[in-house]
Amino acid sequence: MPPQTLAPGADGDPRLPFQLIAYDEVDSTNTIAKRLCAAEASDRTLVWARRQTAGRGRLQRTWISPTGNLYLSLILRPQVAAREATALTFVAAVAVADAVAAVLSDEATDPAPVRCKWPNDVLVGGRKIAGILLESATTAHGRLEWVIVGIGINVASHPPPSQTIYPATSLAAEGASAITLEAVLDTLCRCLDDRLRQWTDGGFAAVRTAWIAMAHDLGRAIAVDCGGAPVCGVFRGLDEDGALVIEGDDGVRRISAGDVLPKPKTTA
Ligand code: BT5
Repeated sequence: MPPQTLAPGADGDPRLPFQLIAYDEVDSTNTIAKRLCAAEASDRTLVWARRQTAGRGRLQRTWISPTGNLYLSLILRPQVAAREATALTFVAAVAVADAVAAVLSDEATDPAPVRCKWPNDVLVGGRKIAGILLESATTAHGRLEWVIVGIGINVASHPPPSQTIYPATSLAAEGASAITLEAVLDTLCRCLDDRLRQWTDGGFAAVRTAWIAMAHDLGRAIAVDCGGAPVCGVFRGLDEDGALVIEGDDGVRRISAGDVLPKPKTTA
C-alpha cells in the first residue's frame, strides 16, 4: 500500500504539528526517513509505520516491531552545530515520558512511575516501554544537515524477557489496554512539539533539567556497560553535553556512550 501523506491542518487531525507520512509496513521508519532526507524532505516530516520488518536499535540491535505498537521517525533540520544534536535524544525522551505519563494518568488505575533511563530509554515501573534512535548527517562545514529522531513505543504488546537485555513493558500491560495507536500518536506529537519548543527557547539546559527530574535511579548505585568491565558508582546526573555523571570509589567520571545495566535479581 503506498504511503499516505497528511499535512498539518489538512485531511488529518488539524492539531497535528508535523507533516505525517503513514505506511502500513516498512523495513525501518529511520531508513525510510533517511531516504526522504536524501530527497530533500522538509523539517518536521514525520514517518509513521504500523509495523517494521527490520526495526533498529543502537549498535545494530533489533527493535522488535509487531503490529499494534508505535514506530515513527521525525525529520528535523535544526540550525545548530552538529555536537548539539545529541540534545535531541533527551528532548525526545522527555516528550515520550510526558506522553506515556499522560496516557497512563488518563487510562490506568494507579499507574506506575514513568522515568527516563540514560541515554535513550523510557521506563514504566522500571521496565522499558520506549526506545529512541538518533541518526544525523553533517555538512562539510560541521553544520547539521538533518537529524532523524526514531521512536518506538510499546502500546499493545512487549517482548518477553528472553528477547531483551532490559525487562520490557507496554501501555496495555500498564493498564491502558483501551488506548488506540492514533490517540497515542496524537498525544506524542503534542508532547514532542512542546519539548522541541522548550529546546529552541531554553537550549539544552532547560531540557536537561526536565530530564533529570524524571531520571531513573538518580542518586542510586548503577552499573554502566561501556564495552569493557562495567563502570559502577552512584548516578549523579547529566553534564552539559548529555554525558552520564557517575561517582565511584575512584572519583567522578563522565560517560558519553554506553548502557545502564539492569540490576541483578536479588534472591530472597
Ligand atoms: C533503542 O535502542 O532502544 C532504540 C529503539 C528505537 C526504535 C525506533 S522504532 C522507529 C524507529 N525505526 C527504527 O528502526 N528504530 C526506531 P537500544 O538502546 O540499542 O535498545 C535495543 C534493545 O532493546 C534490544 O537489543 C533489545 O534488548 C531491546 N528491545 C528490542 N525491542 C524492544 C521492544 N519492542 N521493547 C523493549 N525492548 C526492546
